[in-house]
Amino acid sequence: MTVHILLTADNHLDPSAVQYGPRRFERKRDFQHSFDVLVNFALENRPDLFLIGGDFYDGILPGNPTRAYVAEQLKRLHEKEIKVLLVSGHHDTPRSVEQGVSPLSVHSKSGHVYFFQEAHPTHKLFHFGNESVKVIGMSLNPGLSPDQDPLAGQKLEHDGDVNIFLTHYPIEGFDGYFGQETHISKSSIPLGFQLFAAGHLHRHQKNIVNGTPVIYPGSTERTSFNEEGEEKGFCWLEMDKKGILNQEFHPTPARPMETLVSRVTGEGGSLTRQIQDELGRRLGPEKILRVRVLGKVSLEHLSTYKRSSLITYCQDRFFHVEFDEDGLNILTMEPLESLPRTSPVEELDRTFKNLLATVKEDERPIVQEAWKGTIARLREEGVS
Ligand SMILES: [Mn+2]
Repeated sequence: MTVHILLTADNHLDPSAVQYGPRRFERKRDFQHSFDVLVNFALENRPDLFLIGGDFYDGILPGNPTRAYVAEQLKRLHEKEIKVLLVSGHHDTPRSVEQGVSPLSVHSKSGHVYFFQEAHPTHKLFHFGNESVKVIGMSLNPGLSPDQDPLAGQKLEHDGDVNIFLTHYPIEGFDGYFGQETHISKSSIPLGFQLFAAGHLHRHQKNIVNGTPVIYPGSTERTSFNEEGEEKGFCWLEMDKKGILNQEFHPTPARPMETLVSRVTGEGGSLTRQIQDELGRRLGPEKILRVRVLGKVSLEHLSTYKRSSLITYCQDRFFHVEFDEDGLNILTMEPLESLPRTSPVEELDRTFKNLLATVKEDERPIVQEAWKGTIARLREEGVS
């Protein structure tokens, strides 16, 4: 008898997607489409457990359309007796009393999923055939300081035939871990577990730590350009008491994201033309493109750069395009000097002093009066 597990994390359902303007609803649907693939795969392949390692929702207050969609999908899984277990991550854990509860607890109250709501390890025991499977879950604790390890000093029983740990933290030694945030140290990865599953790092990766297989399934859609070269998907595992017998990574149809580095020159004709020619070679109506414009041009040549006409050109040729001109610099004879630090009152004083020096003697009282009055008005508005 073996146990089948579908492992996923970081689905980030219902992102705000504001940068996509009128296409934000379509972009939100991308995240649902990737989750649909998991649900359909599960309904077809019937895992015993469907594990979700946090950041299932992108925020603590997902919109009603997404909640209704999720409720329906979880119900479909429940009706086929697929056990869905979740922990919450950075995005879907409440950070204050005011925020109250995670949106995951709504689904847990319907009885369709099991939510490990606690930020310390708690467990749930299952029996599949003659195998007992113990799953220990631990949601994120947003209150820990960067030097606190949530598993330090924890005694974890591994008395099931198959023992699985599910959580949402960076783990030392994995790609994307940088140490300056709350994380699980290598030495805290418990012994005697057949699987340690985690969410948080969006790149799919795995390793053996202290003899325990540690897996990040990664995100199911791209949440930023940091993920542009990564394959997105979920893990399909077959396990027994000896460990993982088979593992497969199944891709999800994440929308492609690409960065185009466009180097413009002073010789090549209009900047708009140069960039448009490069865009023409990378067309793809499904793509999210970031254009990095690099180069040093004269002020005169810079006037041939028309971002608005490039945006119009891209309209039906890409899903979305954003421009980053931080690397586009102007050739100047001498560097521009920055203005001295000043305040509104100092500037006003300077202006009136200059005025006083030039007006006729009999006009001076009027200027003095105006100066005093203006300063008083500014102070009333709280300006200093
Ligand atoms: Mn995430």
